[in-house]
Amino acid sequence: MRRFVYCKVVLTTSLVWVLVDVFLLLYFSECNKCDNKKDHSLLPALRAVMSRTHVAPGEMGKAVVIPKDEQEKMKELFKINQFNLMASDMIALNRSLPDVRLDGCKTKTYPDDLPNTSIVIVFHNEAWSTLLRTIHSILLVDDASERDFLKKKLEHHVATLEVPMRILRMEQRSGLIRARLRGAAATRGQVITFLDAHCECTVGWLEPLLARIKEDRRAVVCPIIDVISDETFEYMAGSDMTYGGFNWKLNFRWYPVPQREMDRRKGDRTLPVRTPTMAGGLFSIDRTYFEEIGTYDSGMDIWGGENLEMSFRIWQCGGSLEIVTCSHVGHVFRKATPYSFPGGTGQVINKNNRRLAEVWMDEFKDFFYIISPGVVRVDYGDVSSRKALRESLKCKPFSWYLENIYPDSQIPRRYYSLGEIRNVETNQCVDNMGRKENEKVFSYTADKEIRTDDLCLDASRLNGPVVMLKCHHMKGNQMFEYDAERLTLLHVNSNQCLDMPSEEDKMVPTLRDCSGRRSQQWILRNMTLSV
Ligand code: UD2
Ligand code: MN
Repeated sequence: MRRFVYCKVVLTTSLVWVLVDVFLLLYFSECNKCDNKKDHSLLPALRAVMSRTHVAPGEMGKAVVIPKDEQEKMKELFKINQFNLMASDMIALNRSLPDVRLDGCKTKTYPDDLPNTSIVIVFHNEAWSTLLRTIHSILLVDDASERDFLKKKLEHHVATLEVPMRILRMEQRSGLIRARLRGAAATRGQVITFLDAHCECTVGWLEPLLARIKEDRRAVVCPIIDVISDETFEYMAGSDMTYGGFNWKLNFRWYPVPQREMDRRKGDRTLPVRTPTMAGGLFSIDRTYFEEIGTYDSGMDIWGGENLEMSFRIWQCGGSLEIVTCSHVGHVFRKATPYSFPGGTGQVINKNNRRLAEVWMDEFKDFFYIISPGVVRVDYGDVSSRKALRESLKCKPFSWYLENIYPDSQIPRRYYSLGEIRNVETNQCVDNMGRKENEKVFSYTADKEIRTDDLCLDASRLNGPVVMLKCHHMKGNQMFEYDAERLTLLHVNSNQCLDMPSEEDKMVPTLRDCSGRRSQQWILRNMTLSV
């Protein structure tokens, strides 16, 4: 079975990048004859696997198991890209994958006149087989970087493809944000689709994305990101029940889709999920809307932060960000980055995060600064043009975003304090042991929880100690009532007060019957930051 999708593709690499115009995208939904032109040095491993399984390795998204006697070599190769390169190289460039969609997605039909799309793939020192599999699974080709095989060899490969493709090369390492900007500027499609350079697209991934944009050009849409194992290249379906959020440190995190979003869709899991943030690598956006909404912040370097920046911007400035649950694309998630961060990893990410906090988060940036105070020493450059953009687009405040788009956020929309919680008798502070810094920063929120980032003070038995557990937003064991006159923190469920205990409790704050003792008095501080 074949499908034809009219489209256009742009591949970008940062050091070197590639832009490809693919006007005709041939999309094979099934592949049984997976021709594999492989590096001959891998033949022993390949032969061993094939003789055991009688099928080419990795077909139907199966895990590839490397034979024992090849494992030393496998470990060596792993270091190059921080994934199992030996496994990847054994898998056909157009391997077959399972159809992991919800049943309700398989029967959906889409208009004939969907917009076309350019596909931009940025890469820096990507592996040959993962890059090529990305291109083949969407049925195009591309390239770039310092590695020899990403130069002439790739150009030759691209030239053999049925789809026209351009390779653009950055003059110098610029990072994924500026590389994507370069790619985007060269696109001509009605929609721009961004992908990482180690993806595999599954049957029917593109149509629902384009259809949603056709419905609403201000919808920015992501597929469900399936997991391709970095160890075995096994293909594992991602969940339609998680969406994007972030914590106080501005790390992107997946969280369960809340009930309110299930209700809004009347329980229909095949409808797009409105997500507070996106992971960043895989999404489609109307090309003119991408311009209108301010593309990317070109002051951001290398990697990180651009996904939250774009998420906040889209929501605050009148668009919507959605996960289209009928679209599945796989991505190799790595535990470490294989490439360098010129200037230092922390420095780069902190700078990018400061830029987005300063422009979009208003006073809520304090949560970020207070949990990672070293950050305020990082120079974030000039953000005046981004602030001017926010002005000219008349974007809403961050408080609006928290209230309307992300009420289950780790950053509370309303709170009484942000800082230390100090005991009057002992002068000691509530302390989330085990963290290196800032273990004493808590927020007492309007929901009456005492939280630091996504952890809440929780007490589950009478006269028992408190522990730090994931905040559940259900009040219960995590609800404390502060009496600003008596300075007590009443644990409502047990009707006991938080006490700073004696020696035998090993200094763990503990519930005790309320007595008015000084050890049950707490001062909640609002730490002010001078940034
Ligand atoms: C995630 C996103 C990624 C990006 C990043 C935050 C997914 C699946 N991936 O990280 O797209 O939003 O969060 O910034 O959502 N690259 C360059 N130049 C560089 C560095 C990277 O071109 O200097 C390329 C790289 O080859 C890859 C893409 O940018 O194709 C994303 O990099 P990654 O795969 O290391 O990021 P990832 O998936 O950890
Ligand atoms: Mn990636």
